[in-house]
Amino acid sequence: MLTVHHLGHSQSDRVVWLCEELGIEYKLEKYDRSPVLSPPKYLALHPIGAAPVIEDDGGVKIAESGACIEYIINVHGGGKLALKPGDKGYADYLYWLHFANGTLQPAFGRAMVLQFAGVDSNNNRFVASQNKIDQCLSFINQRLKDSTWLAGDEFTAADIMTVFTFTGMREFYQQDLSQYEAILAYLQRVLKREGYRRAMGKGDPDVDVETLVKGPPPPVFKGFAEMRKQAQK
Ligand SMILES: N[C@@H](CCC(=O)N[C@@H](CS)C(=O)NCC(=O)O)C(=O)O
Repeated sequence: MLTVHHLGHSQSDRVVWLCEELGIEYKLEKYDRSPVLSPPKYLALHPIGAAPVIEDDGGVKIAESGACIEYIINVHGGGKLALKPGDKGYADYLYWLHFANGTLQPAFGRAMVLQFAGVDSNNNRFVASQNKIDQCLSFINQRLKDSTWLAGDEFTAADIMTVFTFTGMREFYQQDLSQYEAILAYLQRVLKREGYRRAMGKGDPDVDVETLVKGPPPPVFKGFAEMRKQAQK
C-alpha cells in the first residue's frame, strides 16, 4: 500500500494532489509543522527530514517531490499525467517539470530565508533574489498566455510540480501575483479541478484555497511568529 507522509502547508501537497488526480488508493499520514520545520516524527522518517516522503511495498521509502511524483506515476499511475518521447509537448513537459524545483521554488526559498534573517529589502542580495522571482513569474506568465497548461493542452505533472510555489509557498514568502494575469487565470483552472479540491480538503483542510489562488498574498503561515520568538532566544 502506498503511504504519503504529508506535512501540512508543504510541498507534499503535490503528492496528495497527484494521488487524487490519478484516483489511486493510498494512505494519508498527516503531520503538523513544529512550529515551521518538521516535527520529530517527520524527522525520523528520512535523513533529510523534509516533506514529502512516501513509502510503498517492498521497503520503498523515498523523498523529493520530483522523485515521489515520477515513482507514483510510473508504479501506480500507468504513466498518466506524464508525457513520453514522441508525445507532442514532451520537451516542454520535461522543461517545466524540472523548472519548478530547479529554479522557481529555490528563488522563493532564497527570498524567504533573507526575509526571515531580517535582511533589508533594499540590500543587493535581497534585490537580486526578488529580481529572479520576478523574472521567473514573467516567464511563466508569458508561457501561460500561449498555453492552457505548462506542457501544452494537457494537464500534466509539470503543473502539479509548479502550483505549490504560487499557493502554499506564498504563506512563507509574501509575493503578490496580482500583475500576473495569465498565472491567476491558470490558478482558477487549477481550482476547478476536482482532484485539486479533494487533495486540499484532505491534506490541508484549514487552508482557504480560494484565497490561496488570488493575487494578493495569503496570510503568513501562523508558525512563523513562534519561530521568530524562538530565534531571538
Ligand atoms: N526539494 C525538496 C524540498 C523539500 C522541503 O524543503 N520541504 C519542506 C516543506 S515545503 C520541509 O519539509 N520543511 C521542513 C523542514 O525541512 O524541517 C522536495 O521537493 O521534496
